[in-house]
Amino acid sequence: MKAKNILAGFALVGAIALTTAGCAGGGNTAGGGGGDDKVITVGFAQTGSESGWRSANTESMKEAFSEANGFNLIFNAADNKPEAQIAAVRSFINQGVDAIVLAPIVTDGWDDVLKEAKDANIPVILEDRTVSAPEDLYASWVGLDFKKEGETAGKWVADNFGKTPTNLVVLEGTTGSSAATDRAAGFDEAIKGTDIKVLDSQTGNFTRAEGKTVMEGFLQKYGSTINVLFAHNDDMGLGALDAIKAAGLKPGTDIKIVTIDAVKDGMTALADGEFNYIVECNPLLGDKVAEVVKKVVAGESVDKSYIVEDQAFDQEQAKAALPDRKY
Ligand code: GZL
Repeated sequence: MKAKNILAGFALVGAIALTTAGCAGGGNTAGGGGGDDKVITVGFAQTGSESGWRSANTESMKEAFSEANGFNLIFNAADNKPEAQIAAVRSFINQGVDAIVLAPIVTDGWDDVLKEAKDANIPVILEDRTVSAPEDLYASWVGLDFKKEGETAGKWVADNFGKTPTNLVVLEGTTGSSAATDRAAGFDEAIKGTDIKVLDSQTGNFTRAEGKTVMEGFLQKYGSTINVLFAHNDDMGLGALDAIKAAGLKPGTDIKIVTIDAVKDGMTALADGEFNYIVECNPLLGDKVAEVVKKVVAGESVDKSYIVEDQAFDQEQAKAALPDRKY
């Protein structure tokens, strides 16, 4: 993917400020769509319903791709199964939709079906995570800077615990997803050269249930020698809370917890002192994705990427922000 157009805006609580820098142009134009009053039929291939973030993202997308906004939305949630998601995209192609929106579960394996969409002259717009396929196979991507999210989380751990021997465990997101890969890369860079030792790092697949199970294993193996937990999303951190308490330890005190997303349940745990720091990953992408789809279908050029900037919260900031949070 070309250098991302990092945009000057900043994420407001519950809202998204987006600006674009320059125009990569070159968006695909669909055969079927176009015309101001024509209803645009969009196939949306969502990952599934694995987390609170995903629910908020799905709600944002369904609100934006409403009939009132000129869309006919065909929605598919792939239950976090990459092969089911590829089948959903192929089904949209066979139905002859005007455009496809894809939130890819994993980064690899998309070249063939995206080539089929291009051959059928159906533009694909990515939202949320990214793909490794050549960028001429999709018109644009609306998402977040996962590496920066990981760096922000890692910098907080380094600043607060990096100068003394500290044992860390990591609950990784879905293996092969750009969110997990890039967050890990950013976090690891930020803690390099500090006194932080990674005892273990395993995937909890972005879910509460798996986050709890993996944390139970960490506690059986390392017990109270664990000082800090980094979870790639709030939901795995929330699952870990149960395991930590069952082990007779106090989350947020005996084991410090840093996560990413800032969904309501995560922010509540942070305000209650069970989490210590959260880096936001704004799920409210629907309006921007719908705007991009309309432009592409109308044959207008669009940027290759639109990045939503995130913010971060400590416990006091979470208490202040919670009343106004939209997700
Ligand atoms: C991030 C998104 C991740 C969230 C998880 O943009 O892809 O997937 O961090 C979600 O909560 O499951």
